Amino acid sequence: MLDDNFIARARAVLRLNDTGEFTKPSPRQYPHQWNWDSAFIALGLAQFDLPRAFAEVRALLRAQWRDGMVPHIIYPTGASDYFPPPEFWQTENLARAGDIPSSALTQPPILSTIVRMIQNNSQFAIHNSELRTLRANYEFSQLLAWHRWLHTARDADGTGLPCLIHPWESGMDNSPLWADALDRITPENLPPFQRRDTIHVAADERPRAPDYERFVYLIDCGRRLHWEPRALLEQMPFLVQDVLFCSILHRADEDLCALARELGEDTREIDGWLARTREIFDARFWDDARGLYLDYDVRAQSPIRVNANATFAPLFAGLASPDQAARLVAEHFENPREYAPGADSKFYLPSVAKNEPGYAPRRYWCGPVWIQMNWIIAEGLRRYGFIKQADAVVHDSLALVAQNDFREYYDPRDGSGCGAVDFSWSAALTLEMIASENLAANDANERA
Ligand code: 9WN
Repeated sequence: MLDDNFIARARAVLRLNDTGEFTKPSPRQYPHQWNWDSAFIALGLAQFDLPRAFAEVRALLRAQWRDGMVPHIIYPTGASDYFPPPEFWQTENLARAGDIPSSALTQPPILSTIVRMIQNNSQFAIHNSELRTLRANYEFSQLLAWHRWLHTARDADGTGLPCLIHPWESGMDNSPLWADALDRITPENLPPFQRRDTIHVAADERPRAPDYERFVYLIDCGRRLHWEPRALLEQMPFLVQDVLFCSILHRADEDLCALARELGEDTREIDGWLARTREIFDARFWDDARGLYLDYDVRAQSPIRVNANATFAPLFAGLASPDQAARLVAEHFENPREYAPGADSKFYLPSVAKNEPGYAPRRYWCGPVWIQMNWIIAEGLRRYGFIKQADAVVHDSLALVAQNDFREYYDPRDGSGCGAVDFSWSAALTLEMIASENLAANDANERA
């Protein structure tokens, strides 16, 4: 199933989407640079072109804002047929913005984790230690500034847990997680706009019109506040603390701390973030009755009682206790009414539990399987020793891409591909998963 031709095909997708400067998530649907996409892409590129992988990271960090934020969409090549175009964000005259046209939102900060994975992976044999230190130094200060921005400019309640001001910042844009928060919003005086996301992808695999209007309305709210962090925290109608985002940040803080130690940098500030998150995480997110982590709606001051697969992300961050991890696995991961394959689904892991009212197996973020979520969850399961379960997730991910090519997401019922075609992170993480499997097999052979 996964022969050399298949690996060549995955590499070809990354080459196809390579503009020379950055890699597009997909050829037509997403023709610019996206934040967490580039991080996953770098991990895949590192398997066969290490200099190109580092160039991807540098291209992303070049767009960093002066205040530390690393934006979610970067438009180095100007406008295209993607909506919103760069000028829609109205960031040109902002002192805190960067030099490259970008959105004014951020995305899950997985970059420090990926940088460390690439740097530390012995199979990449980064022999020139001087070069390595130089590179790490340069990236380290930028990564530190981004994490600091997240823990301060987006801290609404003194916990240091960052708040998201738009569903796009979660990376899970159209999840039922946001349904109630969006329902409370009445878009008034919507600026004129034309959706472009349904040109290349079927409308029933994309967000519904009322949700999309709210996405646009929230951009308009942000730009009327000139994207000023304090004003955003006080006035944005959408303000949430998200389990996936906070887990990714905590894991990234751990990895940044390790990079700091290697470079001989002071780690006290990062140690402080790590300790604070560990202290507050359970009280904010853990629902002991259900054995789930739930997002928190800061505006409504209440938990968001939706079971989405982001609930497994604290495993990736080492934030769950062994008991919590065991409950997540036994009560949810292995439950055929929620995430486990059964009569109504064949593949790990639906993005939303199958018994949630908002579950829709083909609609964007409402149920389809995403390869990057599977990768994060498999890494988390492995971290807690759930090897059989992690292997099942990797197995299903590779089966999906082998059967239906590198799509943006997949219908968990039959594995058919949905959304964009030639999707970069599905290809990149396939390369990473195959390499890790081969490494594990070699280790086992050596031990035998
Ligand atoms: C808006 C690029 C991005 C991903 C997100 C995914 C989707 C954009 C869109 O595509 O979002 O940022 O236009 O729908 O939800 O996770 O980074 O692949």
